Amino acid sequence: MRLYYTANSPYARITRVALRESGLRPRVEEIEVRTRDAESDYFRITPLARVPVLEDGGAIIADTRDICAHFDTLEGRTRWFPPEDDDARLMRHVTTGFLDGVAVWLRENMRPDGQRSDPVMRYEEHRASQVLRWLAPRWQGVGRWDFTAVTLACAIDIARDRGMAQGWADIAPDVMDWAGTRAGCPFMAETAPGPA
Ligand SMILES: N[C@@H](CCC(=O)N[C@@H](CS)C(=O)NCC(=O)O)C(=O)O
Repeated sequence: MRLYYTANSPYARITRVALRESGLRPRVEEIEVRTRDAESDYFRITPLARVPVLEDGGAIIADTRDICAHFDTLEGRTRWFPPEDDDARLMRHVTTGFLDGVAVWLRENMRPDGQRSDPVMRYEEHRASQVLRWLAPRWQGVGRWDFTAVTLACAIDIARDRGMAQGWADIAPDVMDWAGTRAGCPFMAETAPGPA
């Protein structure tokens, strides 16, 4: 199997953490690719040229959720997607949407000076603070390490690293403490993003 990734993609990081936690790392070659480049060879693997993508035999699996679900299938267990009640399903929806918002902010933040959209960044900051306010009384993530938890940990870690998380510890101290502890775990540390 091959897993295509970029070092700074929080989506790819989720799959790289899951790969390691699932004990499948020895079976998978990780290949770092270049995205956002019209000349990239990566378009030969997927016409979207997005990461992450998992190649398994002839199959191309091209979405973070589907890749982690594939790891569950290979392991024959439900590590990443345990059975969900309505609350757990909503929690997964909110945390994946939170990451999507963080990703929009990060994309704006990467633009050169003068080309960033202030309204877009302020809106994503607002959305993120709403999510944290919602999560604060609900998150009991101490022992939990499934798709929802890894998604939240990766979203918070890169937001913190890139300067989006100012004030978040005041809104949701327990969530931020949990994310800080998780960021120090070996597989999170091994897959930490590089410089912006
Ligand atoms: N819904 C996709 C999102 C993947 C995604 O947006 N990846 C970004 C990196 S964080 C990417 O490859 N961007 C490159 C591009 O859009 O050209 C998933 O869950 O895998």
